Amino acid sequence: SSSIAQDIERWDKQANEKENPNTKWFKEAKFGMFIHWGLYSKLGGVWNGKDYYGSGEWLMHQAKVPVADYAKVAKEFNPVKFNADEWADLAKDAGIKYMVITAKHHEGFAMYDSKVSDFNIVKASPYGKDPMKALSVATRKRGIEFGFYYSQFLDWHEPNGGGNNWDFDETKKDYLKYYKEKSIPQLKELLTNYGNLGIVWFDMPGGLDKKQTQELVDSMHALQPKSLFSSRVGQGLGDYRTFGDSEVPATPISGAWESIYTHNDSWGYITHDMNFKSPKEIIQLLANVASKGGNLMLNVGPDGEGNMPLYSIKYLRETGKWLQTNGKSIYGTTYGLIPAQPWGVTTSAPGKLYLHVLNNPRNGKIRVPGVNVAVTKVFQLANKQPAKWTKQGNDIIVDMPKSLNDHNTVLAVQFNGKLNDGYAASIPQV
Ligand code: FHN
Repeated sequence: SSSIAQDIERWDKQANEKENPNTKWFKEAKFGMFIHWGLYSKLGGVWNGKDYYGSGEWLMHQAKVPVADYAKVAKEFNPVKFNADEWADLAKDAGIKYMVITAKHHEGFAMYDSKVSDFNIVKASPYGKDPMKALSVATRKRGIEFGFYYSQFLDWHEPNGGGNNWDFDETKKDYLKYYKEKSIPQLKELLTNYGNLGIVWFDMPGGLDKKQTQELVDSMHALQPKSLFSSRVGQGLGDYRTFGDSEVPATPISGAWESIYTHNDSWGYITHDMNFKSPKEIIQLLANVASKGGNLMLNVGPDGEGNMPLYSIKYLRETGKWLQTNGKSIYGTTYGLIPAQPWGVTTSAPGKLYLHVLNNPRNGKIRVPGVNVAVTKVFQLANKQPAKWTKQGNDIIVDMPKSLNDHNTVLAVQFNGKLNDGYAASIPQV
């Protein structure tokens, strides 16, 4: 959306600011899980029998559902199948290092025990419990950072919240009143009552100028000094950069940043969606984002009963299995030290260049250009089996070993010296 594009533009101007020291864990994490879960998850993109396919969490807006009618959905929202340990186990099995879940999306419904607004899962739904407390505990118990997504400006339930121009006159709204009465008090609840948050994922900024946004950031950082705020807090602020939905930068960028993708056709759950990214697509997307120096946060959309989609469970587990034997080429790496090649992309770590072979050349030979250092070893990462290689000028040619999987064969090139430090110096800071 334009506000995100403007935000990213402003962010570019701030690119030279010293990076937040708290981003170390984030830059090493590489792989996060985004969860969109709300009343929309029960509707599955269908309203009054009409299927607004792909608009899971935007259904109220697409169908212009009056606030009073939409609020009734809460009375039937009862996710009895929700199990915090199962969700946290899935994240662990998938090789996920951080999780961000929607505490309140644009529909305005709080998925946690809020004293600020009764339009929440404890007060307004038969479920009557706070799933976020249990999930935060279960997630951290497995060594995974936990964070909240919060729609700080768009709130279609509130007369002064942004975005609902079908029940309310947008020109007559008092956005600051909304921030004072709901957005800021709810953020304070979330940043006070759920332990240390690795991330607060703001989204769709609006209604505040730069000074007011800075005040918001400062007041929230006073509650959570180490928490990383996404760049979608707006006005070029935030502790790390979130790119646009389904956007990966074309070339490597240093610093703390993240690409976000849905696992299927919608952020929020939609019925009869079968278009789930396969393990191969997830792994190749993860390798591609990591080769540019960033993190991939992949979204899953549980349904209104609290079930994770079966394909998300199956494919994320398979991704985790691949990471068990190839994770060294992802976690803790930075961008590759050579540009993308026809056969794939690279990531790097001290003394190592990891070749992510995404497309096997027909002649079975991987040409790695510009390796102007002393290569000591080349091996298949998953089983440490050495690979045959020869030097040709400044290139090395590696014979493709028998691959252990068809998702992405990782070859590790071990070397002494600094590979292409001139190239590294050319990489822009986020
Ligand atoms: O409007 C939201 C959308 O529903 C979803 O939450 C995405 C996730 O990045 N953020 C906004 C659109 O960019």
